[in-house]
Amino acid sequence: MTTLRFPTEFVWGVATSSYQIEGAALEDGRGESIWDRFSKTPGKVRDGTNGDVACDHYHRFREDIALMKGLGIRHYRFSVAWPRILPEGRGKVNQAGLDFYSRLVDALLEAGIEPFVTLYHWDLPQVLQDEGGWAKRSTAEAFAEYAGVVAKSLGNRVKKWITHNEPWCASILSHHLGIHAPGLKDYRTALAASHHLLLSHGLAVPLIRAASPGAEVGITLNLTPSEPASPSAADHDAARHFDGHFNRWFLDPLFGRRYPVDIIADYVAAGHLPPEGLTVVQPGDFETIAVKCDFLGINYYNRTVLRSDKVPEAQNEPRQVFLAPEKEWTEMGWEVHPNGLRDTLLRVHLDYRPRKIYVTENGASYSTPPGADGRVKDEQRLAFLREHFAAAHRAMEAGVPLAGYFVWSLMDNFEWDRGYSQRFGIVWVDYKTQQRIPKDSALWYRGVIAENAVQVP
Ligand code: GBH
Repeated sequence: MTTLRFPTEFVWGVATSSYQIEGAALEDGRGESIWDRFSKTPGKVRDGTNGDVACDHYHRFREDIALMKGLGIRHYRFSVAWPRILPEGRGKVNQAGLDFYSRLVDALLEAGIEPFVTLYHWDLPQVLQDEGGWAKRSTAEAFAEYAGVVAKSLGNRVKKWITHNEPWCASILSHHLGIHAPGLKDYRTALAASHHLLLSHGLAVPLIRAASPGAEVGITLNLTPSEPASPSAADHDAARHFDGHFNRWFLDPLFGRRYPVDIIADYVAAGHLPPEGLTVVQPGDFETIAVKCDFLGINYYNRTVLRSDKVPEAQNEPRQVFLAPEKEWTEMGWEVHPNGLRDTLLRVHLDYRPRKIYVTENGASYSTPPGADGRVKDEQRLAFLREHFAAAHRAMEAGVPLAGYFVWSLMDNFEWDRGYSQRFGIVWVDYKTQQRIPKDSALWYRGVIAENAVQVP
């Protein structure tokens, strides 16, 4: 046994998001979001479910806070549902929506839990989608308005802000791959959306700072190490492209560069962009996007191994393949690869030098049910977390300014296009009774937090 100690001020937390846990979709003046519309469109969510009830957290938040407190959790990342605050996307403020988050924040602070608030975790008001959504510049302006309203209401008590969660998902996965709401399949629209998401971050940051003096403000990206499946030049090129479109496309402009020229060239060559490139960019946008932030949030789940379709022997294989079949896989079909977290943290630190980094999400889907004794023995999740904590520790030893780590997720919840079939929680949720049961991983995590250390075999 080795004991890995973490720095005194290290932030150990758990994360959730509004649409995945709140339920109460039609209450207190909440407007429709693109996820309500999408999940109720037949065929979009694998088990045909939606977030109407989810974990009923909207009504049970005091119980959930007590649960966190009992687990020794002192930092909680959650998101605000834009359609609760501005049901029409902009303009008229719904006070009942603000009041909910105000009660939530007060109850957290009273329990000694610091809130980390994400402003956008994918639940865009449907009315804005009807106007063109993130493909339209006006949505970036509406987001800034929304961010200002929330920051004015909570900014005296909330001192950690995240503008966006995973803009790659909010643009490419949802507007090009069509897997998430709004379910479009158009690369040009997706790229316009990516630019307006980044722009909206830049517009919002100064408004949040003004309304929340002394706050730390940042953005969360989902990042993945992108590795060639073989030493062939073609596989290297596939890995370069994947890294560029997934990681650098967002990192570069946030840290003062332009969109990567190799990826623009790839998009033009593929017909995803016209020869003039990304025409939605206006003068001054890059300066707006590159606003100085206090931290970068990183969500890490897995690495990506690329095999080019130009390698002859690979022609019948999928474009993304995974090596090392002896490795473990989670129920999402994602490879367990802890060193990818260390690699990602080091790469971001060396290439971009953010002032501070938080791992804002990391976790695993295993559906281990409660046993006859009522215990949930989720050994695989426990091992997954332990190995990833150790990988983060190795990154810190190598100099990465990692300030904290949020486990995804506090509790089982609505896993987007997979519905309720995937369970990421360290707390079990019985969706019939809404009973919560801390899994073994949660009890173990309580020990990690208490010791501020991880024991590894
Ligand atoms: C996070 O997304 C979300 O923030 C969270 O809400 C969610 O519940 C959690 O993870 C678990 O899924 O191989 O090209 O299809 C993670 C999003 C999913 C993004 C996998 C990359 C694979 C890209 N990631 N995805 S691709």
